[in-house]
Amino acid sequence: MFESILQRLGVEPVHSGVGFGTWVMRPGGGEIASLNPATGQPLAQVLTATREDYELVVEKASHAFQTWRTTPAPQRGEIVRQLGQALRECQHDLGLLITLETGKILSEGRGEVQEMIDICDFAVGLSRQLYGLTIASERPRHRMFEQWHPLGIVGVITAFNFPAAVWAWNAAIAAVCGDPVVWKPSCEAPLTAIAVQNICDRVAARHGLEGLFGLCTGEADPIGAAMVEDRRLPLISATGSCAMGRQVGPAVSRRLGRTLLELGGNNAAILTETANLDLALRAVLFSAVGTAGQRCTTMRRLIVHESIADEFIARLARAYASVPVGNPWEDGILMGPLINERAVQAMARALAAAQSQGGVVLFGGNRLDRPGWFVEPALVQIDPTAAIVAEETFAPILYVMTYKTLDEALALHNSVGQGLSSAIFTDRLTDAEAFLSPRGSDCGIANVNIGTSGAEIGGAFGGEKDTGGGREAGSDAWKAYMRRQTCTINGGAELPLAQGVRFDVS
Ligand code: UN1
Repeated sequence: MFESILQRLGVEPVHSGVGFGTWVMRPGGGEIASLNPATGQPLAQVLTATREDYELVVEKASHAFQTWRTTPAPQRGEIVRQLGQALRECQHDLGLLITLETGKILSEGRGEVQEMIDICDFAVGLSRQLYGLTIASERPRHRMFEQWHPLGIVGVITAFNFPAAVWAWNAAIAAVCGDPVVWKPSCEAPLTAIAVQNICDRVAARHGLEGLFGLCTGEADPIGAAMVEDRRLPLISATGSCAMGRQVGPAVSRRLGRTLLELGGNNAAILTETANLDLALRAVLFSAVGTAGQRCTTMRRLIVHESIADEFIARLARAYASVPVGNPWEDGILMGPLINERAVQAMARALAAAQSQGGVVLFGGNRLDRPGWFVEPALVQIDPTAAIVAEETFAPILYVMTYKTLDEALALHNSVGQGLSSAIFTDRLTDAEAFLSPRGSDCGIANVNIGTSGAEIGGAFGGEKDTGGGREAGSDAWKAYMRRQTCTINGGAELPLAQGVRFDVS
C-alpha cells in the first residue's frame, strides 16, 4: 500500500545506506530492516557501512570542503534555498515516510518536513549575515575585527524521533557556514535518511557538489565510534540519550574536538492557581501525549498547585481517555505507536517502578492488543521524591504532583538532572517573571502559557545540565559551526605594543 511512496522518494526495497552524491552500491556492513512500528512489518532493508565505507564518505567530504569553504556564503545559501524548494515539492511524501517509519501522526510527519523547510529559509537569510564584530583597538592606527571561517566537516548523529528535522537544523546551517556534513542516522529510521539524501543529491548534482552531504548508516560501533575519534571532523553534533552523550562528549574532548550535544529532557510544567485551565489542558495534552511521548521536549512532569489539582487532574484523565490511538497515517488519530518492542518494555518497567514507589496510575499504560507497538498514554500521580520521576523514559508517561508555594514548585521543577524545556501556566505576571528569572527555570527553553514541546526553529534549541549544553537551529547557534578569527591590522609605520609594553632595542 505504501510502496509507491518509497518509490517516489527513490528508496528501493533493499537500499544502500551509504552515499555522498552517488550511492555506494554494496556497502560491506550488515543489513538492517526498517520496520513500520504500527504493524511490526518491514518497510525495506538497508545495507550499512563498514569503516572502509565511512572512509570513502569522509574523503569525499574533505574534497568538497576544499572548494565549498571559499564559495561565497550567499552562493552557499542559494544551494540551501534550492534544497528548501526540493523539500517543499516532496513534503507530503517525505512526511508520510516519516510517519511510516517512526509512527508519529501524519500532521507531525508533515510538520517535521515543514521544520526542515523553515530552517532552510532561515539559513538562506543567515548566509548574508555571518557577521563579525569590529573592536576598538588601544593601539594607534590599528584596526581589530573578528571574522568567521568555515570549520570543516561536521559529523551529525541523529535519533529516530526527529529523523529528518534535526539533521536539517545541522545541515542547513553547516552548509551556509561552509561545512560539509557526514550524517549517521538512527538505525531505527534509515529510510527517511535515504530519502533525504536522495533529495540532497538531486540539488547537489546540479552544481557538481559531490560530497557536500554524506550519509553513513551504521550502528554506534563502528560508525559512531569512527566519527567521534576522527580528527577530520572538528565538530560532532549528536542528539540522543544522556548515556550516549556521556560516551560521545568525553571521546570527542579527548581529541580536543568540539561537541554540540542535545541529550535527554525531563521537562516539567508548573500550573499555578491562576492558570487558564482550558488552555493548559490542550497544551499539556499535546506536550505529554503528542509524538507518543517520544520528543526530547515531551512533558514528563506536571507540578500543579494543590488548590486546582483535583479539578485539573480529573479533566486531564478524561482527556487522556479520549485520545484516539491508532494508525498514525489515519485522519483523527492523535497518537501512534512507540518505536519498537524495547520502548514498550521500557514503558512497562517505568510504570511498575512508579507503582512500587507509591505512584498511582490514574489512566492508561496498557499495551494495545494488536500488532505493532501501541500503548495507552499513562497519567501517574506520584510523590515528587520518587526515584523514577528523575528518569527520562521515552514514552507517554506524565507524572503529576502537587505543590503549595511557588518556591516549592520551582525547587521541584529544577530538581532533576536534565535541563531542556520547561513551562509555567499562569495569569499572574509575578509568577511568570519569577519562572523566567535567574532563580526560576534552569532549562534551555522556558515558556509561559505554552507547552514544553513544539519549539520554532528561529530560537536556539538545546538545554543545560545533563541535556548537554549545546544549541542548534536558530539565533546565533551558527557560531558553533564556524571558527572565529580575531584579526588586527597595523595601518601605521610604528609598532606600538598592547598593554603599554616597551621592547625597544637601543
Ligand atoms: C527532539 O525531540 O529531539 O521543540 C526535537 C520540539 C521540536 C523539536 C524536538 N521542534 O518539540
